[in-house]
Amino acid sequence: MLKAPENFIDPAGARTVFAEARRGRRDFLRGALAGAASAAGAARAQTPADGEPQILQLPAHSTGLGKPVASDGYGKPSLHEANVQRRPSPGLTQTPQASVSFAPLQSLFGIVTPSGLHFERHHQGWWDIDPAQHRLMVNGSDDKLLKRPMVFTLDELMRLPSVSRFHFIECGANTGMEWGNVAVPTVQYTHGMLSCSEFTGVPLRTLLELCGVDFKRARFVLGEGADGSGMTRTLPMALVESGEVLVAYGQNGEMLRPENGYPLRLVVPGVQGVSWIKYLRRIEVGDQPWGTKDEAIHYIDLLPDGTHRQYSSTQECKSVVTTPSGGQVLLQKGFHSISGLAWSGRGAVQRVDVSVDGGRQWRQARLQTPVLSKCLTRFSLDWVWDGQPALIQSRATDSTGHVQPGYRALRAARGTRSIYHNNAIQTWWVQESGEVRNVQLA
Ligand SMILES: Nc1nc2c(c(=O)[nH]1)N[C@H]1C(S)=C(S)[C@@H](COP(=O)(O)O)O[C@H]1N2
Ligand SMILES: [Mo]
Repeated sequence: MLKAPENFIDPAGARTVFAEARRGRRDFLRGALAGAASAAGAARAQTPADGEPQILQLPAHSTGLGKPVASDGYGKPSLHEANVQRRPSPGLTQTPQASVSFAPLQSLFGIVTPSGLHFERHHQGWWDIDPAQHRLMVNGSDDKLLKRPMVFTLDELMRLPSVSRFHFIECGANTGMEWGNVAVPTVQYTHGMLSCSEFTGVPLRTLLELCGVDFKRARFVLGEGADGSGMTRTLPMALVESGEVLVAYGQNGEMLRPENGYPLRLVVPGVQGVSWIKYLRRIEVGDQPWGTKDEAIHYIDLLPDGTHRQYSSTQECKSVVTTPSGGQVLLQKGFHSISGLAWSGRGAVQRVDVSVDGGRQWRQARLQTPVLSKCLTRFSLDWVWDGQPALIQSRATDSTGHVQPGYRALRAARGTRSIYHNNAIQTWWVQESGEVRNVQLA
């Protein structure tokens, strides 16, 4: 369970994060330019005094032999990109097994999250399960609901017709630390429980058809994971019947990563991450919701009147500017490309508006194709920074017409004591110094 927001990050940790974020791509560029300048200086110093023409000093990589093919059977990122890491948050949880690591959204391009940078959320640690031993059982709460209970091996599942689709996954607790006040410095920590992949698998509907499910009677589906967390979630059958819910084994063209549920996970497009059961070992169909621990007492929304809302599982329309974002520094006045991500659990992103003055005036951003349903969409807007303080915001609208709310509207409806489903407009304050900070406008 997540602790109260004030325990989220200790002051020392916050400083570390801030310093690391500032040693990001932009500072790297500044360093590289400084390096090039001093190399040129060194070359001049070596110019012989007798007026011989200056000889260009070629670097080793232009004159020597490079590394052979397949030196790294499985390729790794450049050593110069070592700063791009998913990061845990010191003090967020009591153990690193029941915890979160956040995706470095500020360093990513386009819409796909590289598998090694996909956020992680485990309730009881991750496992690298032997696929030859793994089984998926499909059964009914009683035999009227499902004629033929079956147990599938992975080989059997992989022989069935598969589909590949791009979808985002967002933990319901994403941005959960910011309900009451600003709590964390960077977009990695405000919005990094969000990732997007191409998933490959078999529609759950196909498996239920094979098992002879009575779709009229069986109105709910339970997914159960094989790890020690006893993760079980109820899904409405309508979602499964739509064909969108997948029993997935593939992620970005290869098998799922162990941290993301290898060898099998549920993909439940548009629904909060907790329903995307990893290490999926059992599907049960029933005629009513199960009310398991992870839906009766966790993943519920505390409303201002003191009541709890259950099963609010759709991830509503949301967006965030990733460049510039908290912890980054604008080095110069002039042209900057504002860029970010928008998404909705109800369909496709229809438009994104961007403000640089805290929401007084809005300009429509460009949406980069593809714009897919229940998938991240990349947006951008040209901006000339005049060196004055700026308040940068993005506001998404989805294909159902739902407009992302500001904090005032969201808090009026939901209060300030929730953890889950915070889709408020994010504000980044660009200071005169160029430093960017996380702020909230009342
Ligand atoms: N078996 C199992 N499935 C699970 C979980 C878990 O701890 N165990 N965590 C859930 C939660 S809360 C989220 S947000 C997503 C996170 O998926 P990821 O780790 O691939 O990002 O998996 C969900 N499925
Ligand atoms: Mo989650």
